Amino acid sequence: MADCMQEWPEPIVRVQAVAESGLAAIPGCYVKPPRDRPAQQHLAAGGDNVLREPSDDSIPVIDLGELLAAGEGRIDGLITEAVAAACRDWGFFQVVNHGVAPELMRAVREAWRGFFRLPISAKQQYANQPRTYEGYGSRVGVQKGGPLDWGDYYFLHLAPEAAKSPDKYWPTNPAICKEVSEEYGREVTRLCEVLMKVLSASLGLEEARFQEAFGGAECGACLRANYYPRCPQPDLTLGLSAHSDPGVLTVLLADEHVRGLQVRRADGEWVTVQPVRDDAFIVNVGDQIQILSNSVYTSVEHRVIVNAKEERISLALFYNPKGDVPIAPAPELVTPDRPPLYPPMTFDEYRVYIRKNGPRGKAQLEGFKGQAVPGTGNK
Ligand SMILES: O=C(O)CCC(=O)C(=O)O
Repeated sequence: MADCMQEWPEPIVRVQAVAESGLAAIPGCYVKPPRDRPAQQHLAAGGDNVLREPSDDSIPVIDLGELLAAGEGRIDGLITEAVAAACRDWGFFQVVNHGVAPELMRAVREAWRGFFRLPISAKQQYANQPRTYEGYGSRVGVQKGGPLDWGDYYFLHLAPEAAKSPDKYWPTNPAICKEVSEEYGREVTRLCEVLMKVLSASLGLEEARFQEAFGGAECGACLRANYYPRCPQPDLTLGLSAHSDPGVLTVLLADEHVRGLQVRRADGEWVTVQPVRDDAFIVNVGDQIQILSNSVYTSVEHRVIVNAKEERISLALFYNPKGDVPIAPAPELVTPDRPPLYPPMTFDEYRVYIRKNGPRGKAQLEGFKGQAVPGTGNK
């Protein structure tokens, strides 16, 4: 990776430290341009900036109970239609009865909550670098003077075995963090494999088609535990700026008490997601599915708002292609009316953009559209 990825361009300041310093006004580097700030209706009236009651219950909910009980070989039309509609209309859906034990979900949330509640001095030994991003971080992107978001995070590789983060990157306090995260990672990865079959089938493809295209058993899984401290001016900033996820699928375990995830609806409005249950996952399609499906399904921008009263955590598991497999539109989804929209590219090449530039909406994919696609008449 290029040299600029060796070091952060400026000393890292933990958002937790800024929040705990008791400042009434947030530093300018966290202030977003007016067009990117949360709309007032998403923040409470009365100036306390606590989130309002649910503004949305329309992210589709997919119940996987019957499918898992019947065995994964039984993917029926009802489920593929529901997933297809969710992917077309939202790029997001929630899953319930997904096979991951609620106790495990609770345990992994508590482990990471425990980590983020440690004093900053106890966490600094895990400070990350842009070369791998593994460890305790407070920015994405290496541009000097670049905008910052109101959140700290912890990033780790869980799979494949060869890419797993070495022990030195794992917090030893809480002691259970590694064990519980690895078990959680295995379970959620299994869920992703089921979802991949359903997604393939929902596009009329062989069930194994997606998994094979993305690298078979060597697909990657990474965990990003997000921590959004209380913010004195949540109307001016974001916990995480608008972005689409670069990988295949993201499975998010949101905070069970505090909402914050917003999804950009097809009409451009930001909608706050309300998980239907504490043990629901929020799933979204990443850029690699947009590429492989030749834009039949599109990855959707999302962002995080913060609030003055409550801190928030979330755990995002990113299911990614094997790093060195070129991903391009599936020939079955290319037609004379719908030529291939994206040139082939490996995920290792693709993810450098976000690692360098930070979250930039859908700028990366839009930038690739229209670039020369080898072997076609397409520009
Ligand atoms: O915190 C959330 O709700 C979303 C996190 C997210 O989008 C991410 O980690 O990429």
